[in-house]
Amino acid sequence: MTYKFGMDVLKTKINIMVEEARIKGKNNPIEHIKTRLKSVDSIKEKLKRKNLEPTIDNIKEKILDVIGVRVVCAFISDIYEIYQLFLNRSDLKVVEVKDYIKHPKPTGYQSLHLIVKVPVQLANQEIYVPAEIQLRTLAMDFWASLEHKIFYKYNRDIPDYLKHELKQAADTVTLLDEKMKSIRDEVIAIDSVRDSLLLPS
Ligand code: 0O2
Repeated sequence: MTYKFGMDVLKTKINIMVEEARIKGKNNPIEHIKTRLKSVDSIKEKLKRKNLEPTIDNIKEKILDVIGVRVVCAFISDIYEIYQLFLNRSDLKVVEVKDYIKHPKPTGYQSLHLIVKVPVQLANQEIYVPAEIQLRTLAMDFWASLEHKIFYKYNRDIPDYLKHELKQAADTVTLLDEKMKSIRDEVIAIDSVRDSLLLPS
């Protein structure tokens, strides 16, 4: 119940962030958002993988991604902008950051992971519920979704030749994100020259 409430609170906060940016006429840095509550089977499996007993205390203390929110952006700079927005908020605590963009996993996986504590007001008390926010670009999301499917298809043991191809695809993701950034920067530069020619200084 508390995880469900935590997810609803977090979703509302992110929707407000997006809506505020839209009303202020700023670019919306978010392409789309997905949320999920980890299934009981998946929680049990993760506890087993971590060699932990399946107890409520272990879930509360060790499984910090029962609430999962994936925020997908067009550009890497959008990800760090949103990260900053989360850091600036006084109504959420960012308690852990894993930067798999600056330091990709050996598989090639890239994303910025935040563990946040979301306040949930119950009838008699306020509790803080953990949630994992994964921030990635569209290209990173495409790669991670396919790799995730392959990972489970091969029962967590992807053959070496496919691992190699996935790593090559991940390198292409990095190149694509860099290329899209440089195209966007060129368009912004052209726009600012055009504006400076049209507007008297
Ligand atoms: P699922 O099936 O997506 O729920 P921690 O959670 O910190 O105690 P962990 O799992 O090592 O330990 O944390 P990490 O590395 O931050 O990964 C958390 C989640 O990121 C994973 O959740 C995946 O969703 C995603 N992830 C991490 N590495 C990879 C990867 O190589 N490929 C893909 N596609 N996703 C990855 P779960 O619970 O492991 O899995």
